[in-house]
This record gives sequence, C-alpha cells and structure tokens, in this order.
Amino acid sequence: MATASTSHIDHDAIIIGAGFAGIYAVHKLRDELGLDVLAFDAAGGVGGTWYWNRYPGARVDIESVHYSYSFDEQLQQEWHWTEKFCGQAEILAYLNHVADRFDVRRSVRFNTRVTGVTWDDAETVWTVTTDRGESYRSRYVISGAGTLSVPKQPDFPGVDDFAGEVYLTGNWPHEDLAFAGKRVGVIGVGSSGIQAISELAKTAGHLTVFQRTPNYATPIGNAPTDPGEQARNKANYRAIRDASRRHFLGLPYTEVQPSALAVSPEERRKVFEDRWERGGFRLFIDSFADILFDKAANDTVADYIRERIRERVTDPATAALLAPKGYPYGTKRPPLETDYYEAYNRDTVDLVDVKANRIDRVTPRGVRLADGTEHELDCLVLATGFDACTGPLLAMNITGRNGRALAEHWADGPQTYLGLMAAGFPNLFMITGPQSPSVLYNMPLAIEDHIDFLAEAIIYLRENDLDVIEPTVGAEREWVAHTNELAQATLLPDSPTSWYMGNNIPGKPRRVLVYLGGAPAYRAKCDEVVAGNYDGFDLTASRTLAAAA
Ligand code: N01
Repeated sequence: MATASTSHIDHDAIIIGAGFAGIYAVHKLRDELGLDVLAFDAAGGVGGTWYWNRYPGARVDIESVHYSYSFDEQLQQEWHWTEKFCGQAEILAYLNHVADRFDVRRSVRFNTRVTGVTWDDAETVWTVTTDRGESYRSRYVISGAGTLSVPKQPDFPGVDDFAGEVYLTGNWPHEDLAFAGKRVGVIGVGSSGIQAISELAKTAGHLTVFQRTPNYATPIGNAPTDPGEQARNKANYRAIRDASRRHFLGLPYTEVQPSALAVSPEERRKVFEDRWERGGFRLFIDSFADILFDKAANDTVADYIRERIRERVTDPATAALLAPKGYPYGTKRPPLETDYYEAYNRDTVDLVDVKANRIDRVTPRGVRLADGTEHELDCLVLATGFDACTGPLLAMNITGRNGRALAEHWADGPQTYLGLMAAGFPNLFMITGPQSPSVLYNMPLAIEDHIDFLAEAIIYLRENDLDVIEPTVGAEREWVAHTNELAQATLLPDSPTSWYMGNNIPGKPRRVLVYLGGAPAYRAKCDEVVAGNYDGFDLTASRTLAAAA
C-alpha cells in the first residue's frame, strides 16, 4: 500500500523486534493490511526472548498448547509440541517455522539495534535511527521490543574484574558450554535462576547459589505430550482459545473457587494438593480467587508452599533458608520448577544467604560478601533479572511531540493509555506496554490482541481519511489512575522487591507496571474504546494527507 504522499517517508510502519510480537506484526500489517513495513532486531535471527534466553533449563511456564499463536488455524493444527511445557530450543524452532511460513524475514533487518525514535511534528513522521548509522522515516512505529529484554545492570561492583567466565541468563552464549568439574556461582533465584540452578546442579563440579530473597517456586508438572490430549486440543482449539481469552491470565482454566477462607482447612488443602500435583500456574490462578487480594487467604497458600519445600529439602537449615517469608505469595512473579529444591540435597550444591550477608563485590577470584568471606569460582552466572516493561522502551531514546523525551514523560513511572500508547507520542504503539495486562496475560494472546487492535485502528484511520492517532491527556491520566487503583486493591505493593512494581531496579519509580484487572476486563475496555470510535484518542490527518485530500 502507498499512503497518500510517500515522498517523505520510507515505510508506512517500522516494527521494532522480531520475537512473538514482531513476527505477527510484520505478517498482519504487511500481508493483511498491505502496508510497507520494515522491522529491526538486534539479534541475528527471529525469536526475541527465546533467542536470547538460552541458559540451561530455559523453558516456558505456560502450557505450549496455549503459549503459541492463535491467529492461523492451519498453523496451530500443523505444529506439534513434544512436551507439555517446551524448552527454549523448541520454542525458537517454532518461531523460525512461523517466520518461514509467513516469509517474515524478508522484512526484517537483523543485527540492527534501534538507537533513536524521534517524532517530527511538522512532517508528522517518526525518524528511526539504528546503530548502523542509518535512519528511516515512517508514519507508524510499532514496538515489539518486549517486556523482559533489557537485563538489569549488576548493583554490586567488580564484575569486569572477574578472571573466570561471566554469563548473563538474559544474553546467554549460543555455543554449548561445559560446566562439568567447574566451580559455578549463580546470583539470583527468580524464574531464570531457578531454572538454571536445577540444570547446572546436575553437571557443575560445585554450585554456589547466592540467594537474597527466597521464592515461592512450585512444580511445573512437565511431561511428554500425550497424543490423545493433543488430538482433543487440536479438535477444540477454537473453543480453547475463546476460553483462554475469557480468563484473567489467558488460560482455559475453570476451577477457581471464590475464597480460600470460605472453605474448611481440609477442603482448602485438597484444592492446594490437587493444583500442586497438576502443576503450572494452577495453584496461583486456579485455586482461590482471593489469594492475590487478601492477606489471610494468601497466608494459607504461603504456609502450604513452605511446608512442601521443607518436605523436599533434607537439611533443615537449608530448608529454612529456602522457605520464603515476609512477603505474600504471587507478589513476586511465581517461578515454576522441576527438581529445584532437590538440587540442594546434593553434596555439590551450597546455598548462601546474601540478605544477611550481602554481596560486597565480585573479585578476580569470585564473590566477596560484606563480612569478607570470599567464594572462589570458575564461572559466574548472573540471573539478576531485567529492567522490566519500561526498560526496553526507554532504551530506544524515544522523543515525541515538542522534543519531549519518553524518559521525561515517564520520570515518575509510566504514563500510558491502555498500556499501548502515550499522550504526546502519536502513532507509536507499544505492544504489551506498561499498564497493559502483558505478563499477566498469556503473552502470545496479549500480543495478538494488541496487534489486532492497532491494525484495526489503522484501518479505521484509513477509511476516514486520517492517519494520526494519539491518546488524549485526560484519557491517559484516567488510565494511569485506574491501573494504580487496581494495584492498590491487591497485595502487590507489599512486596519488598518485585519487577512488577519496578522496585528491583535501584532508583526506578515504584509504580505498578502491569494492568491487574485481568485480560477479560482489559479486552472489554478495548472493545468499548473501539465501539466509541476510539474513545480517549484524538484522530487527525497529517499535513500531507490533508493536502492530498
Ligand atoms: O529475574 P527476577 P528473572 N544481590 O527479577 C536477585 C520471566 N521468566 O530473570 O528478589 C543479590 O525474577 C533477585 O533478588 P531479590 C518471568 O516473568 C520467565 O529470574 O531482588 N541478588 C532475584 O532473586 C520472570 O519473573 C521464565 O532479592 C540479586 C533475582 O536476582 C522474569 O522473566 C523463565 C541482586 C532476579 O529475579 C524475570 O525473571 C525465566 C543483588 N544485588 C524468566 N540483584 C519462564 O519460565 C538481583 N538479585 C517462561
């Protein structure tokens, strides 16, 4: 497609990223809307998160049958997942398959990082610059840069001084690494650390885990794909996807009960045991609806998890250290595990409490703690997390109307409308952006919903001889207040460090980064906005389009 005047633009839309979001955005906008699109990715191939996070044990924690694209019936029928929760390599193979199938790569410049995104008020275009020194002008910019793609910078000194090997879970080398016989240290026990520790414990000569805050990890319940179940799923895929989109977290679970406090202790335990055995996020999201809202309800499940941890760890002192306390279950993103707690029963694995005795620095020989103890290591794995949700957007140096930087607009935390756009940043769409359900909604579905929404908006603009969409200041203000109110009604603000609240990064404003009303309420709001002819948005025509009219 050509816009009314193409003399001053290079592409209708520039897409940033070639992960789940970028791949679908290229297909949707190029193949369905007929736009001229160009995508960039800093990686050497497609995959996004699944390209970078190749650490041992990296695995999805939403069932693969659900954590996959729903937009093409044939695609979902033809792809075969070998396990219930597939490993990184298989998800990356899937994304490469999708990229091949829809011929996505011809629209992507790989090994190219976006370094600047600048709005030109007079011309009503974005200029996107890259680390190759090139710049491109486009009417629309779509960020598929991800939510957990900018690793946190270590907040202890000396990493560069370490004489051994340093690995970051979020940017893991592509070649096979051998840990056999080596002294390996892992800092961090979030989802990445827990998955990596479970695997590294099997081969490392000695593994030292540096734990600051123990986590409520629960069994993932992985297993090879059951052919009968797969056939049933494929026969009912449409209904499954519909049910997923009606569920808070985007999963077709239906067994949640209203309150953990409304049943007897025996009944409650039966539910917890059932969900624990069945694995995945069932304990978190399909047991009792008040777990994330009521401290007393939360205590019941937190006690249950602590009890199960103690059963699995032989040494009582280690078990006590691994048992989370002082913050509610689910207020840090719950990790899912396989044999994580059993790893600590090996003679070759030590747990070090770096809350009581914090990390002072990394030295050439290893990790030194505040009391002077030094743990000597050959390899150091940093599983220290990400500058979540806002980090990937801020890293691109986005400047909107009147030369105002996104960093300035968001100095006190993200300001968005629907977690998709920001006032003063016209035609810039942030797929699964801050204050959208994003990580609290099955990501492939969250991504599809956002891309379908923005594609529909572009069609609407086109049909009405318009080409600029931007949220009003009032709509943005209300959305920010709404997302903050929703968070206040939960236990999330009670967590001492959680990337959900931005407080895992020193100096980052403590603000909720996800929409906590659940996917169905969010989808209903988006439908309402569309039905109201993009209620809360200003829709206008660029000068070129107006002149051509
Ligand atoms: O990061 P995290 P992650 N000294 O922030 C510790 C997704 N994901 O990469 O809690 C000592 O959760 C920090 O300690 P504390 C998923 O959404 C999904 O593991 O701040 N420790 C914490 O233990 C997940 O939530 C999968 O006290 C320090 C850890 O590092 C998100 O990515 C797999 C420290 C960081 O944990 C992020 O997970 C993996 C310091 N100075 C990830 N600084 C799936 O299964 C930080 N830490 C799909």
